[in-house]
Amino acid sequence: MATSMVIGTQWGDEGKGKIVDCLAEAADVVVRSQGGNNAGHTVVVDDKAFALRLLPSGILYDNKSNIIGTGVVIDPKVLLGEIENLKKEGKSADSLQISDRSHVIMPYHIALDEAEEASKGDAKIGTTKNGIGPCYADKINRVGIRVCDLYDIELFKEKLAYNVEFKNKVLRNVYGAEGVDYDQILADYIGYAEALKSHVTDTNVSVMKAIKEGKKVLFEGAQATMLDLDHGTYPFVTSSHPIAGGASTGAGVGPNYLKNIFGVVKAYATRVGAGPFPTEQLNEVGDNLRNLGHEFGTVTGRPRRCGWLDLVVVSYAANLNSLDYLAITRLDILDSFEELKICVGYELNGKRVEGFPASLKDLEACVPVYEILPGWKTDISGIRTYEELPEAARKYVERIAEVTGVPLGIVSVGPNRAQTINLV
Ligand code: 2SA
Ligand code: GDP
Ligand code: MG
Repeated sequence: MATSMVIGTQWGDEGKGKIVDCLAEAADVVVRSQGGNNAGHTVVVDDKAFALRLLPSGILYDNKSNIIGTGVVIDPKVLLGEIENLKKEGKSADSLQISDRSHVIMPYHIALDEAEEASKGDAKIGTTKNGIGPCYADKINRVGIRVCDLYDIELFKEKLAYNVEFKNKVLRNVYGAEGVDYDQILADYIGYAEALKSHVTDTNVSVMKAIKEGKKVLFEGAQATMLDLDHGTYPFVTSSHPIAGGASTGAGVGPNYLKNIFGVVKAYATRVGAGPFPTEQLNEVGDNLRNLGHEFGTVTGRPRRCGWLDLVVVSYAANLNSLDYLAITRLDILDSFEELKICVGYELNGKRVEGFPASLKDLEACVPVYEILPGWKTDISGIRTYEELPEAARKYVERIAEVTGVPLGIVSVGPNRAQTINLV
């Protein structure tokens, strides 16, 4: 059986896109199973950067199947824009399959996301304002519109009318915001459905068929473990399940089929949006990391918060995702540091914490316990073998493997495909 998976172990933007792109070379099928166009996965091919949001990162190869599975929420306008951009670059999206069961992001979801965030003031989540949360909320509340509904015009009209009436009451009366227009949405979405029709299918069947035929299937996680709805820093999370188990429900495959799970670990930590971040450095260290790493949101351009690597977080992710390998990225960004700190534990009221605290108050009161490791003070971006890495760099990544109990699989020293050291 030949499946593999790429999962974010921190707060997102670890470099999942690049790792998926590297592993996709050997894959036949690449599958997205959760999230939506809140994702921003950057893949660099021949020095050209592609920022993918809904399209699986395998789309940049000519010979792979690419699947948007059931657990993904789809904004069809954004997806069509992405397909259009791809075509402009001379690439094709013919290989794309879209689950007929996935839920559709509607304009009222985006309006609600914006209105809810605005009403929260300082308590806002810092969402990407793409309507992700409200769309998943409708799915859970069993009033969502699925892709297959778009092709049953009477059903679509009925569901749309119900939702527009209700959401406009909330938008206007609760938030004092503008409502949305039923006729406009109906016309637009009929057009989007027509344009996407050739891609829509039962992807549960496609994925299982590929697995049973012995094809290599790669599951591409979006967002990350600490943004998981159940296990992340709730409520400062996304509304899906970016952990490995999410791929099982989201792609419609049983958990026994999920193997070779790579946890992507950025060599330091970043977070975009609000919420706890114990190793955040609101000082020169954080500024240096942001500047050296160009840490700004792929989708929104927001500056990312930066801090030292937190192995409490990565160890938590190792367990939640049953990680088989670590893929360490952006090691090159640390090239100029004299010394590096790694958080290996939290202390709460003078006691070491086991696991990861649920209460945000406890989390705020946690004091990170740091180990200090020497920097390597040399440019590693041209290095292609593990042995050639400076000893301090090897010690740094080996300490990550040791503390988390997960072996190293990949070490990445730059955004390009070639800047990758494979250890498995
Ligand atoms: P949402 O929009 O409801 O999913 O937001 C909820 C929280 O999840 C965070 N989130 C992300 N964090 C990191 N990267 C993401 N993707 C983009 C990127 C983000 C961007 O690749 O840079 O461009 O700003 C992403 N998507 C969601 C979000 O910040 C909220 O904390
Ligand atoms: P994702 O959301 O996890 O796919 O990550 P993003 O694409 O949002 O952000 C990661 C950024 O780091 C992208 O610009 C990648 O091209 C880049 N990147 C990935 N791996 C490396 C690496 O090892 N070194 C450097 N310098 N950049 C990297
Ligand atoms: Mg990203």
